[in-house]
Amino acid sequence: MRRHQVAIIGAGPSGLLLGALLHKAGIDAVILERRSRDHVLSRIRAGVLEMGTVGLLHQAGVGARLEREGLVHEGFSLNFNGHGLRIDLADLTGGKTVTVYGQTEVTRDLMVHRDEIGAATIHEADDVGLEGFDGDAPRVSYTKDGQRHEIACDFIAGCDGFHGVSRASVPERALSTFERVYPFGWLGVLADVPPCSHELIYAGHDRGFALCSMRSLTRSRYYIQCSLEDRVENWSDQAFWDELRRRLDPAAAEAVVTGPSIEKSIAPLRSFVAEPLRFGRLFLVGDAAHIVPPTGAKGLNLAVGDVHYLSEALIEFFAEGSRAGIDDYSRRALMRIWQAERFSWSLTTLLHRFDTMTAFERRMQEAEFAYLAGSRNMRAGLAENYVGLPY
Ligand code: RFL
Ligand code: PHB
Repeated sequence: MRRHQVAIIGAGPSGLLLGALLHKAGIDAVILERRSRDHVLSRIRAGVLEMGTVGLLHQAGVGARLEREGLVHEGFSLNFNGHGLRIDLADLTGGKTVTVYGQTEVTRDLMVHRDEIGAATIHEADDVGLEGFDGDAPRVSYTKDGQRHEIACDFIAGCDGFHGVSRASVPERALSTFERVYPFGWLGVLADVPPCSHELIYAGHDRGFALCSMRSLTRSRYYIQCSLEDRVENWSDQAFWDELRRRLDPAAAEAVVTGPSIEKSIAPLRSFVAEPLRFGRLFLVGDAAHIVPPTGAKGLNLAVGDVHYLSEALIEFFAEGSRAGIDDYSRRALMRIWQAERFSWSLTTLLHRFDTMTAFERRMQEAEFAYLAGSRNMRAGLAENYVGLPY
């Protein structure tokens, strides 16, 4: 039987970054991924990185391209029924910023790094099974090319996303889950056209939410709130551009450059937390343990926060034999997770159209937006959360 110190399930950003940080500390980790490398790289997801995330990527030795190509943003716009408001992140947070750099690029950089250091990633590993994590000798089994394999390890890191096998392997009675499913989704379009604004625009509108984002100065990423019954096939590019423009203020709508979509997908919106994050020698990390609606750009950044805490804890264990970090991992990570859950839920609630909304609730959205516009303290709170709370 093969043996590694850590078996990481999932080669998304959490698993890959954890692998890189452990490798740097001389800890040997294998990654098992259900999908092919190309499939993992084809998923268009997050685009906004907190400074802490950028710092950890540098620490892992994968910051060079991000440094060259990432777009540093000092603010963004909030629009509400035609009224605009700039959130000056740098001014409100004492100089903090965010970096626009696609999750796909982060993942690609981490994969290339893994090749360079010669660390093991097993792609297309089917039927991954987790065993013995409640004792001292955990094992991970999987099928590859029709053959069953088994790996012995000291710890298992479940970095396999919301639908992964790690959380599902924990007995139900050991888990508490908390969830809100929102009654709408986001329809996203990626297109090789220049962005309509040099900063992101989050827009709340009577017809529903819209977001103008980007991947570079020549590639735009736009989203509009859609119904859960909507299907991508029912949205022509033209229909998407028309609806987007209707939800933006006239200047932004005018500035939208249209072109053929190179990706179009619908994502449902959900808030979810599973507690705790540790079960003996198994840890849950990233989307395997929690989901936030994308409105606050927190999902990937939150996953990276977990990786920060867990990598520190494992390094402490292997270097000093101390269990303090692993014993405290769940508590430390959950404190930050619940803050991001609160922020993402509140921004989602402020900016989306809910069909069940009463006139009172609509007025509450308007009052909250007016408070933001009039109060620097309120804006500072928003900015502090958007750039990312400290680890
Ligand atoms: P991932 O990325 O889902 O990776 C999990 C990996 O595990 C594999 N896997 C398995 N492997 C082996 N055996 C199994 N049984 C397995 N089951 C699954 C999967 O194939 C996959 O490769 O989780 P991870 O690494 O925790 O990363 C989390 C982030 O991907 C996620 O939080 C963000 O994408 C969320 N998100 C955003 N986050 C931000 O911080 N900023 C943003 O601007 C932002 N925008 C977004 C987003 C997510 C979106 N969607 C589609 C959900 C925008 C969208 C539209
Ligand atoms: C993105 O660019 O995909 C993006 C940006 C900000 C968000 C969500 C998604 O809040």
